[in-house]
Amino acid sequence: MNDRANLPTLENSAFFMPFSMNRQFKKAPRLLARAAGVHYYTPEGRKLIDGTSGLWCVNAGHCREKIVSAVQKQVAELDFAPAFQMGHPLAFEFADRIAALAPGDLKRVFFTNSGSESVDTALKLALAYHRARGEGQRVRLIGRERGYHGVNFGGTAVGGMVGNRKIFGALVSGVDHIRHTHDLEKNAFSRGQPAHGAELADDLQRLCALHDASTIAAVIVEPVACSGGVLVPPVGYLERLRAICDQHGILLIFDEVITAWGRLGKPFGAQHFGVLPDLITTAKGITNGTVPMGAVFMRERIYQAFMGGPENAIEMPHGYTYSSHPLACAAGLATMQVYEEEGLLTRAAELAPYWEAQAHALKGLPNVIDIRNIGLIAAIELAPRAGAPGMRALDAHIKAFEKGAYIRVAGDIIALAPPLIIRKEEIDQLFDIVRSVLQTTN
Ligand code: PXG
Ligand code: PLP
Repeated sequence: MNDRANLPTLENSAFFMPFSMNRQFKKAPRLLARAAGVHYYTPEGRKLIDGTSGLWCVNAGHCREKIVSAVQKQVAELDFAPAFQMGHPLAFEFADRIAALAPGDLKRVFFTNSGSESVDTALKLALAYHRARGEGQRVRLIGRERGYHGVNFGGTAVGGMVGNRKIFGALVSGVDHIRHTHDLEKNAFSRGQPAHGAELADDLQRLCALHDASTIAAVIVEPVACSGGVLVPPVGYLERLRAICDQHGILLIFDEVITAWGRLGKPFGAQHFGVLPDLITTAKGITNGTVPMGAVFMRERIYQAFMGGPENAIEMPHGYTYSSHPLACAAGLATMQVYEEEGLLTRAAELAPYWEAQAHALKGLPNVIDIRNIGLIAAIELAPRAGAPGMRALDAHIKAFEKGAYIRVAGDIIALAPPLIIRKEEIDQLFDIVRSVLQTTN
């Protein structure tokens, strides 16, 4: 009798993998079994340098002892506590801890469990805020081409990556998009913020004219559009968006799911760029990727807009079973402690010049049509293969895995964003692997 025939294999596994090529992957899987610091290990024990912090979330590096033990302790002490009409002390402590890091008066925090939930929460808060102020006609939400705001209905609708939208019907009504800022003709091989394109923010004026600004509730953008291919905002662009929003009473939402928690060398991207939005969405690095969590930060006047009614009313009929989950709060508090003790929320600023130089040293390799960077993020854009867009970068991803690096690709763009604890020698190792991969990728 052949018992093995009945054993589950990856090829017939029940697991429908997200954002993956299921059939291809299950035939030739790339599995990770363990992680420590800036490295992953395969089940066979092969060591990989983590070039994209998992999915842009493990900012302090993997399996950090303080975070691991905080979660272990918490799960044995208070495994779950309802957050509706009940509470647990860590939720309040953690909200205050992260509010202290937030820019300006964005000191009120609504907890979620992911970036997608943070985005849909922020969009709902924006609509409800205007309504509470007697401007309920502001129902439109504006996103940007090539933006990524997660996968829930609101975030999919304001998102601007066509492949993530087109198969899901009409999504949410009243949504429009401003143009993206990617312009290789003018800005290829920019270091940091590109010089050209601040005027692209004026595309918002076009939508204000088209829809009438009084119907627009909010504009949501990523300060740096990461999933869409690392599109760094042109000098002056975010400032101009802010000014146009102010002119028309539109809320500006920064989706900082990736750019918060030190990625750009400050706790938040808003602080790096010196532009203050009205709401900020975060997730990922808030718990170093260990326990799912997200948080939406809002300015005081937004919070206060909901506090005017009778005290026996529920001010915000919105929330998740797992909002402020005790394990997430414990992980988050330990994460903030590690960030603070090791100076990780500003370390990217120190590393950025070295990171930038090593990234741009790849210029001239075959098929490299752009290199761009900001903070501890870099992108290498490859010319697409004729008739097979995305395949060249996918090959690079697979070759890098074989050569000892995990790197993310988006279309034909390689996106690098290692843990903020990375050392210069490790930056060299990462780029050495990317170089040797690009030398052999046709
Ligand atoms: N907003 C932004 C700006 C994001 O980058 C989300 C929302 C959604 O977060 P959740 O936690 O629901 O996934 C994200 C997530 C990649 C990649 O490789 C990026 C994300 C997720 C997975 C892969 O570019 N960003
Ligand atoms: N669907 C059903 C049937 C539920 O009862 C709940 C929560 O109670 C949800 C969805 C929402 O789940 P969550 O709060 O985890 O987002």
